[in-house]
Amino acid sequence: MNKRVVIDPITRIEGHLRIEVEVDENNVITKAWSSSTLWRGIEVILKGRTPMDVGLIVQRICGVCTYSHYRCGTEAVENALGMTIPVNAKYLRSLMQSSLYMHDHIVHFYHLHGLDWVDVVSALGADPAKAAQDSLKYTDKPIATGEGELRAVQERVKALVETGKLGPFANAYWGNGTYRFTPEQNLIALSHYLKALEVQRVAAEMLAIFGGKSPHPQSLVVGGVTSVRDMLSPARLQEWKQKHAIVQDFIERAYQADIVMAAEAFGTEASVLGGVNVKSFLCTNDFLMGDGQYLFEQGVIMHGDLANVTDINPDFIKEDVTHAWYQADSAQHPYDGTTVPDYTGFVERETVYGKLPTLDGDGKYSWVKSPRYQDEPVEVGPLSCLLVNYAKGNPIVVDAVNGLLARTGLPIEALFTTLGRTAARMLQTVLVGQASLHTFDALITNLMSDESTFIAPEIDSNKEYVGHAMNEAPRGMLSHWIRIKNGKVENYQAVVPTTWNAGPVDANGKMGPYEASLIGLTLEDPTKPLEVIRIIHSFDPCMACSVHVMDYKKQTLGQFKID
Ligand code: NFE
Ligand code: MG
Repeated sequence: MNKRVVIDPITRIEGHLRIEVEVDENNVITKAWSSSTLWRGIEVILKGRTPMDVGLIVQRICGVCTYSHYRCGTEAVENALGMTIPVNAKYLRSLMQSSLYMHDHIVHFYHLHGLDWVDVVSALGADPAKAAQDSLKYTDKPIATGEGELRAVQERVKALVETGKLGPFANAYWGNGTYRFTPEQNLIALSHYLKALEVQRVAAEMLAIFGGKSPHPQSLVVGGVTSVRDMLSPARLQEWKQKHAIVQDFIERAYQADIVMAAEAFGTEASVLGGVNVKSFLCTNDFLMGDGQYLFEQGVIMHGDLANVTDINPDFIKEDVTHAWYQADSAQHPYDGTTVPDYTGFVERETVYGKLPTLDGDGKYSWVKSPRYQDEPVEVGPLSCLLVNYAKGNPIVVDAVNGLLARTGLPIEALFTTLGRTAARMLQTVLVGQASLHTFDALITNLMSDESTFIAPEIDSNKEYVGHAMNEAPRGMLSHWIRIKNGKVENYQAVVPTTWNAGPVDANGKMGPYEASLIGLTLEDPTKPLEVIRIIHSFDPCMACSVHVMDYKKQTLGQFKID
């Protein structure tokens, strides 16, 4: 008799994600459903607004990758108006982008995903002297892992436990058999978890130097970047560089080392060795380093065929709503996409707890649409970015990937796993941090002969415009699509990374990356589905982004049932 496991909400992410799986008598997952239980309507809110406000409104799609939407929306308008912005503005946008990545990926690995890997209770029983010694196995220059520091970490966390107010350490599956770190390794990672709280603040300050504030920076406008008098002063530029050094140091000495440690410790854990079952990948050009030179290049891999990377064709992107709570007759290209809500609710189903509302897998069951490329589901994100660039022979990426494989002793196939997805995000952070120094130098050089950062946009209200922009947001490829008529937004669609990954089954019965990643996984204990959480967290879910005004009346929030 198959049993249904419901995880709702999945926490330590932005927004509300519900995952339901069905397991057979051997606790093997046979079916999976991914659902966002929040409805949002920013694409609808944009209609009739001036295109000049698009960036500021779309950045409210999310509280995490605010800058990604701000920039993408602003660039979609610029594309529609046929504008080319000043080079300095391009470099400044690239530097803000790098700063966002350095912040976002650190926060994800340590504070959103880390406790899927690190057993905090086990860390409290570690020997700090041994842990200090062990940390040298994973890097020549460990950080925050001296014996005294590690002892202080234990005391700090023990004091927290004794208060009974566990804060971020409450409600986890401590002691779960799929945790694989030794007590000492857990302590090393826990120390980095705490250190990362300080470092992420510095990374956010980096973004604020060029953005005015973070989250929700304010300096981008259609036509470039403004408010530059302060941000381009030598003192502020130097400040960015100093903060960059602190954050990059942590990325290379802690984040990188912890992934090498995880590769060693979790080498036989099934949830870490699986988790990549949609083997098509997509990414776009991003991280401008110098004249027309991007750190990462665009491309598409279909069905695991790394020998044939094709160029992205924007016409091949469509969104399907067969199983999403919207109305549409067929899959739609985003230029003509609609957002018409059609909520059908949950279905009462017998569970071991009796009848419960569950997702209607046969009908509509999520507020996330299902983006498709040539009718196929595709994974986006750091893993996709690295795979596409590795397959294209991008030398920076080839060196970085081969270097990590050599250090961990893992085969290339290890990339197609949860570990690979998590390691790819780390490598991407290292490379972005390094590349941003090239961008910084290019900006300084260009400023010597050219100070412009903005050109004024012009809109002819008698003309119709259409345009789009594609960027790499931290969770993967983001595209915004706009039609402008009578000087106002006529139609707007955002096709968002988490939408690509978390979308429900499409009209052809094909699952998206989240759902597919869970099929075939054996759960050690269905009442403690840590493996499901570990795999899903490795995508870095952001449901706020993926469904773009809350409807409190129809929601069942905060329910957590396992049967
Ligand atoms: Ni809300 Fe986002 C990123 C975008 S989500 S975090 O990265 O765009 O998919
Ligand atoms: Mg959308």
